Amino acid sequence: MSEKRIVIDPITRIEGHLRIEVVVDENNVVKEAYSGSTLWRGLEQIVKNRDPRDAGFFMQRICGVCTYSHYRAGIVAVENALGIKPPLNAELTRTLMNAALYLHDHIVHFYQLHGMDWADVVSALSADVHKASEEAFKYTSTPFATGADKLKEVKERVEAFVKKGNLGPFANAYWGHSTYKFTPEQNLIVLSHYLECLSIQRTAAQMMAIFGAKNPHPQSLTVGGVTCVMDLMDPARMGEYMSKFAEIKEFVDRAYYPDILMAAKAYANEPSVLNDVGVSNLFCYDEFLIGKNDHLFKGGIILNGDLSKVYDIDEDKITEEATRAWYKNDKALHPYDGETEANYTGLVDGESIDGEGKLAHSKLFDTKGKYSWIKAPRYDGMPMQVGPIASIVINYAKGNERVKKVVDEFLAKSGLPLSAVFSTLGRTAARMLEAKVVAEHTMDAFNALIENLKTDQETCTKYVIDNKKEYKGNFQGNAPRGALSHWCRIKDGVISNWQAVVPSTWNASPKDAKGQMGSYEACLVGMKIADLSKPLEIIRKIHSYDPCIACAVHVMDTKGNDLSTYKINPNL
Ligand code: NFE
Ligand code: MG
Repeated sequence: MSEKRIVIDPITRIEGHLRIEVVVDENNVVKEAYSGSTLWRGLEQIVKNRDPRDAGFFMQRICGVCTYSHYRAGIVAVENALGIKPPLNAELTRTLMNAALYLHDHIVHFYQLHGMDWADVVSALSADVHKASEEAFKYTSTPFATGADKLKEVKERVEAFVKKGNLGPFANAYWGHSTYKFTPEQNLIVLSHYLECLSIQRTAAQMMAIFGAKNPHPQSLTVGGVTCVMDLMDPARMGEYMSKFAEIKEFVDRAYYPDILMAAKAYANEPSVLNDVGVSNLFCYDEFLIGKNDHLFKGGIILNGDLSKVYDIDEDKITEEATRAWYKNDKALHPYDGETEANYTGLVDGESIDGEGKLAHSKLFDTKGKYSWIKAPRYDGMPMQVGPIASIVINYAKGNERVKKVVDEFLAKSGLPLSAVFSTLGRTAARMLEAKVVAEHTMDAFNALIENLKTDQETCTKYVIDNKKEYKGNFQGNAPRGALSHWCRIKDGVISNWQAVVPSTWNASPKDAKGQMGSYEACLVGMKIADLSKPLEIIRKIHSYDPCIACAVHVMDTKGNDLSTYKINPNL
């Protein structure tokens, strides 16, 4: 048999429940790709018949990473349904919390979740620390990883792991793979930032907790506004936010940005990270209100990679279907009328390549039938790619000056054309550029808030829920992984339907009734794999989307039994 199947499960470094299967031909070129989630959580079912004021608290449990995104989405969807507009102070506070989330998420993604797909830890151990210290100055005049002594210490810390025969967090990787392109010195620079990022991300979590009370799963949003009034009125707390933000911005400027610039140069000729747009339709929403009616990123749609036209979003054109997903409904339904009824049909027997490169018996996706818990979202029947790549490209095409300035500067420094963004390298660079744009403008929102508080102390809008009325409303905005929407219906004072259409659902989508692939699948087809038993190229590509499968599929009982029944009366 000339065709072979490779199975990677789990593929994520975060809460992994993503399984990728590819079929390769006799030349090791990917012919077919299947992206499937092996977990179902069903939060859309859990909120049914509950008080809409509680929805945000449930929704944020979709994920332990972008908790704030779903929290805000759960709150805003209900506000939208009830026709409530929160005061500007509340909106800007929500932006400051969102900045904490984005900065946290993006730096952790590059260093802890994805960086080791680009930097080879074992190679770093043979670096010349003096040369590495000099190398860092090629990408910024103020590098974070500088000083031979500091880099020597990093090397010794990791060497100690290796000597114990225990690579700890660096175990089970494909060190030495032929597609790693950094020199040992460059690897050491990234490794040193990997270790620094462990403490920087703690600061980002604290930054969220200033207004959110805790992290993950902050607590200070409520339908109508925010509850962190004492913090907003306390100059010491505001100062604390500023100083933590400054620490993270410095890391973005002196470590994250130069490391991506270094990767753009080192990987400029590595075919497995170039020219793999995946789905070339891009989709993002307005996001980051930094002043009255002023969003840092604007929404829109680009079709077939054509930057000459950005289309407005028509929310009526969004659907989800489950022809190839383990749910009952096969019809494309608008999320207001979406259904989430499980229909698990299982895996099938077959053979796949094992860690030694030999064929072995394996359970495989049923590639003719259903193979994922992730639904297939579509816009006007088309798959979309979402994420920082969409925000960056769409805003560049719209001529958004705040984005253009950052992107043009990076393209000039890296020597890459804008079209290079349509790749694995581009997705990874776009995420850094998005972090950079957010970092450049977080203080705009902060200053707008301080200014507004001088004359207006409103933090919450009053409202009543009329139990005799039916309501429907949505949240449409971006999360760190891309376009996010939540859709709710309220009847008799309780939630009658709730659907979340999430960034990783768009990108990790299985095929639809027409056989159209989602972006994970599309970007893999046509790629050549150097060594079938070490498919680093697949891992690197999929990680460049920053997959989050808990989000994508949103108390699971594996036998499908009801665990408890609760009755909620919001009128009591
Ligand atoms: Ni669980 Fe999420 C983000 C959302 S998923 S991380 O960002 O929404 O794609
Ligand atoms: Mg959903």
